[in-house]
Amino acid sequence: MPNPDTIPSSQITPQDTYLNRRNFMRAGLTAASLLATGAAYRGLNRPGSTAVETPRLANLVVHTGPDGRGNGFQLDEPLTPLQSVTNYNNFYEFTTNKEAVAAASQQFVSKPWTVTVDGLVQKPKVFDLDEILQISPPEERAYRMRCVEAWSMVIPWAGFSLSRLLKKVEPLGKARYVAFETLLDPSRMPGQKSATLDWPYVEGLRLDEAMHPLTLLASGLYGRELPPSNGAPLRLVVPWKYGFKGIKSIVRITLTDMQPKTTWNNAAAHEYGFLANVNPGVPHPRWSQSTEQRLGESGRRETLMFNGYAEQVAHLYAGLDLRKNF
Ligand SMILES: Nc1nc2c(c(=O)[nH]1)N[C@H]1C(S)=C(S)[C@@H](COP(=O)(O)O)O[C@H]1N2
Ligand SMILES: [Mo]
Repeated sequence: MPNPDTIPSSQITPQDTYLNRRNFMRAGLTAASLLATGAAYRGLNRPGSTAVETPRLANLVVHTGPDGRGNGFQLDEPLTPLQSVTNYNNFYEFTTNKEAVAAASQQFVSKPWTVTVDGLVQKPKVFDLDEILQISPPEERAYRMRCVEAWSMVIPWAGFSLSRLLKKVEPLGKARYVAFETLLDPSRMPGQKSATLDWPYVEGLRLDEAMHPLTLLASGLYGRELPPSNGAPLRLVVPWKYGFKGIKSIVRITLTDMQPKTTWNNAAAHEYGFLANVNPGVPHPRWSQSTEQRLGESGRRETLMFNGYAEQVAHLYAGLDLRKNF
């Protein structure tokens, strides 16, 4: 059914999309940074940064809505410049140097690509990436991202709710969790030749978290396919959780009845919990989580409970002691 609050991207110019949105104007972006954002894919020529041209998404749906903000996905906060989003990354499969990921991953080939969805489901299936992308047209959703190392961003992701894919395979009644796995291929992901982490990278969510409409399978950002640095061709985005939950370059999604292992919890359980909900009141053992550095801004911001998504997700954790379940 056509949604009056959505317009196909073919009817929106890039100018409308990124330069004219009332909320970004109100957020006070300067003319210079607006221009920089619009021009980012045309010329990422800051010394030391890597420009990766990925194809524009043809069928991107941009939610507008009466207040111009679109179904709660748009924020009254400026978008983080594309150059920062694609040149300051954690992706240990390539390198542990955040500023070197873009160059190290530039040649990564993510076509063809399949994603196996299996485990406690009625209809397990190996999907071609194209089949997954056809489940729903990608929607643009600007989400706050908060990394455990205390930097943050606002990124216009393109993707669709993971729940749509999970419904396709028909979870069984006893399924309680969803496990995710990144590609294991040291010839294509050279960081996997070092034992910096246990490979492949794995992550997990409770099934109710995975089914929440904010939980996104993203195949793009800034109106383009994902660059390798940000998890091409398909990655998870869970905006109320710390960044490490957003597993990149996913090849397997498995429904289980037991809490799955997760890479950072395996590496240091006292530092990285399974839930990993953004919580300014629970410090990381080695640093505070109460404030954050928004990339591209000077000064720090207060970190918000559940990264500002409490209204949408707090009910999922009612009755849980979030100091113990961090
Ligand atoms: N496969 C894989 N996924 C990963 C990581 C990684 O090293 N490998 N790093 C995580 C961490 S710690 C963060 S903060 C985010 C960073 O995502 P971004 O580079 O798109 O901002 O990716 C997460 N997903
Ligand atoms: Mo992170």
